[in-house]
Amino acid sequence: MGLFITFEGPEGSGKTTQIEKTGDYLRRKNISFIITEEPGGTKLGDELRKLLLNKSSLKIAGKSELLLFAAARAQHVEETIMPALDDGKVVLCDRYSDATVAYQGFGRGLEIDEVRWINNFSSQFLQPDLTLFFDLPVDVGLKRAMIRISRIAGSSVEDRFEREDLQFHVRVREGYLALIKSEPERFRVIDALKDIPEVHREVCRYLDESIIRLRAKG
Ligand code: Z5A
Repeated sequence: MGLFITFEGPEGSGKTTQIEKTGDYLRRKNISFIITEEPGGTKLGDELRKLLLNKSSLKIAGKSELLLFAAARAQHVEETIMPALDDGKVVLCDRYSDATVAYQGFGRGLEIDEVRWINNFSSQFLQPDLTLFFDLPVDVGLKRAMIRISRIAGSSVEDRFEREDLQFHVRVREGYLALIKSEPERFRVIDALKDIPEVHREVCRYLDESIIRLRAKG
């Protein structure tokens, strides 16, 4: 049986940096894994990612946005995540259904119970075994994300969410904190203000704990 680990946090919290370092760590340990992301991880998901995130004048209503993220997830779970877990792999996923509650629920103000229903429908109730939440003040994360974005030119810039006002991002972080409070056993909170090697050491510690727990289960 595989292990499903999701990486969550505000913009620029270092998820992408850490997911890559986690892959290197698993490779050194000879543990088979995949790295994937949402929206994305399939051809359909990659197309929806462009629609949802790229710089464009396309108007997307809150409910449409929710359903597009859900469509990407339904494909991702069926085509990529479940087969990898069935193969006994560790799945490292950059964002998943907690992001939908935080961004579309708390950020956009859609009804939380409806967002949860759509999440369950699109994910076939597949929940992560472990969720690492990279926490940092929203203004610091936005600054980091903006620096990264400024290095990319043209229409491939994924900045639709970064362009939201600060209050939107504050609500998103509050959404994540509410989720952590309601499911403390699944989440591990990591201080993303620490330097990259220190954050990585903490990720490895939580990952090792999960692998040991999984092996003990047989
Ligand atoms: N979204 C949604 O609304 N609903 C959903 O259901 C889902 C997603 C699934 C896509 O996410 C967007 O979709 C996201 C939510 C929404 N909102 N946005 N935007 P994404 O994960 O693809 O994009 P992101 O959240 O913006 O990630 P990011 O900006 O790429 O940040 P990151 O991956 O967390 O960080 P990073 O790229 O690793 O690091 C950013 C910069 O900081 C970079 O220059 C690093 O070198 C630097 N960095 C990293 N760690 C550190 C430390 N520890 N110290 C100092 N500097 C650091």
